[in-house]
Amino acid sequence: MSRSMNVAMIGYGFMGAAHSQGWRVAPKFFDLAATPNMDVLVGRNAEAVASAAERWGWAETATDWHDVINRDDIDIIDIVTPGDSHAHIAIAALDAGKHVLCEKPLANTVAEAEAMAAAAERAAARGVFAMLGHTYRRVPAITLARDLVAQGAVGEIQQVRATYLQDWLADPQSPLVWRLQKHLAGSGALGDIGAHIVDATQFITGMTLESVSGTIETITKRRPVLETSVGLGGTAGVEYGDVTVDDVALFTGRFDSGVLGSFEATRFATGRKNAMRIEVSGTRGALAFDLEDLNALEYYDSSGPATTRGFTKILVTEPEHPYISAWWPAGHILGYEHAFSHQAKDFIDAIAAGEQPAPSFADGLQLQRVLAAVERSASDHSRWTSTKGQ
Ligand code: SOE
Repeated sequence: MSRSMNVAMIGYGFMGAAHSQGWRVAPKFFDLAATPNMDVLVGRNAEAVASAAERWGWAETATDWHDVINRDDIDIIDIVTPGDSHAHIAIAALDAGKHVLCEKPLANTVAEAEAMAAAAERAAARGVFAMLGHTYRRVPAITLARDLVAQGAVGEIQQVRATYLQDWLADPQSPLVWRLQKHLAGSGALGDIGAHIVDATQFITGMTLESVSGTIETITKRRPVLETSVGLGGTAGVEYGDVTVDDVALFTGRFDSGVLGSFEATRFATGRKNAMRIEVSGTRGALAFDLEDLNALEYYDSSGPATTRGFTKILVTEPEHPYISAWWPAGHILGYEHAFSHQAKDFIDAIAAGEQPAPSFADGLQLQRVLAAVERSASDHSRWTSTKGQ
């Protein structure tokens, strides 16, 4: 059945580029149930959005998202704007009967996430679906890790550890961008990259976090305001503004199985560029993943002979591995951008099959509640125990 689904994407920053690549390439490599047409790119700056549309292959542009959600010829709304607009756009689009793909984190507050999940539930009853964009689930090595855990490859899970290490804010003179302003981003490292390690660990293990205990901290409290930062290094005449989000989030979590997990999300890990690392330790073995080596999954099989036992590095490029058969022969590795084609594929195929794509907005609401619980826990400073005591 050759069908097409017309897409309007709202926003055109880094995620706009990545999503555009996904929509453009997915139908070339996967036999999709419907072909996504890159119809409209939406952004407030007419000149900038026209240039982005030209670069990435969008047929038209618009400067007001309200216009596209009311168009009969648009089937899908793809939201890649900062978090402060996710709820407004997604709820209006779902109520207008449009399928919605929304970038992570779902929202800036639990209240917004609850309203989005309710709108998604209303829409699903009418065969209109919403998906939260967590592309790392669709890196083949992470999907493989989930499959191996489900098959019992690590036995009973005993511990989970996850870090997401970046360093693009380690320079105190890096400017005050939107990701550092709570009213735009909702939170800092916690929601920006902490959301990824919460989603990835829950996805791989099939467990959900039930309680957390954490600390969040803002390391650099003031930064040069973007418009005036004429040069890094504290040049005279530069205005400074307050950072209103966390720079680092450290927390422990207890999953519904009772298993403990440890989590770190920071954009101050000097030298680490995009190191999302997940390790699952079990009674029969362990799995380890590092996004900076995304074609590999390390597997330790406790049942092997002691003399040759060790972490095996699986190169996840075999046609039997998730998504790989659509791409290249074994050993021809994938990149960061391929997961966005996998996301477009999974979203389109679920909609065409009349099935709820994952993760849903309900999954996003659960994730938002985890983030909010970390912030509540961190606000209780009484939990620190002085080492100077007895
Ligand atoms: C910045 O920390 C960022 O672009 C995140 O916003 C993305 O979600 C992550 O995938 C890469 O880093």
